[in-house]
Amino acid sequence: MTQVTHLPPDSGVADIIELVEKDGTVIIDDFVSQPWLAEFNAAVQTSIDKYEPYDYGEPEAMEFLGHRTVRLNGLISKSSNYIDLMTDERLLGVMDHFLAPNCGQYRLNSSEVIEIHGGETAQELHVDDMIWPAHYWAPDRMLQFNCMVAGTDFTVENGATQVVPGSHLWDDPERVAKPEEITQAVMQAGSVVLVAGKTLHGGGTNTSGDRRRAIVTSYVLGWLRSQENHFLHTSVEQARDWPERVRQLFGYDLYSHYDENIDAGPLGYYEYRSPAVLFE
Ligand SMILES: O=C(O)CCC(=O)C(=O)O
Ligand SMILES: [Fe+2]
Repeated sequence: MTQVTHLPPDSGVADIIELVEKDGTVIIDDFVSQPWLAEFNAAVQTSIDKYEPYDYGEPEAMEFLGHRTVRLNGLISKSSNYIDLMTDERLLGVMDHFLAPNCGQYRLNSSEVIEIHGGETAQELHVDDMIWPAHYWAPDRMLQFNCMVAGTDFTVENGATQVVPGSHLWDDPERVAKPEEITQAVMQAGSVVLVAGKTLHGGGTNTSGDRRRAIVTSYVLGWLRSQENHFLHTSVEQARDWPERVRQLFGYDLYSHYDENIDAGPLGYYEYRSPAVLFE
């Protein structure tokens, strides 16, 4: 039976990259510490408790985002320790390998809590790169990379993410995964599953009475628009307190990409200059 490979917590970036190259996905056990996780979970609990389901408009969107699923965005504004996760050196090392070659500078794409409640049905299997037209123009270029930390245990019953290892290498974009090609990212709270931009996956069915919480961080090529509009969750004043790397990942800098083949940019300027001038 197909499975997502588990790596130990002290795995190096090279080991992680090797498995993602091969399978398009990997789990790293005990990726965040239990104190970090407890602090994060406590910080977002109020937002989860007062969450009221949104009407996403179209039935397809409701189906995709879930009828019994709590979704939060803007995690930097909901838990102060989220900064540690989005700047984790291991994650950024993986992004340096998979995203930087296509852009030079990658950015934060989304920061989400996805909490699947009992009775939720499985999300349609999909690749996250599909939301940008560039995915159809250049199907061999990775646009985005998703890292989902288990905020609770992920079990078969509570909706652990479904994944199709190896699907990132499929030539036929219409190919449908056979049941035996689909597995679930079963892991303990604090572990992370990495899912590359062209790997088929989706939230699982929750047949249990438990809630399954994922803490999602995804990164995107710097020249693409991020899925989440980060700037609406925070202010420039708040950003003053952040490390420079966090501000850069957020988009408070000028995007340009110059090497021997590419002469692109600038993008995202403020008064024709880098938004970084706001912090001088
Ligand atoms: O919740 C999950 O396990 C996956 C969610 C997902 O893939 C998505 O919303 O794009
Ligand atoms: Fe997804």
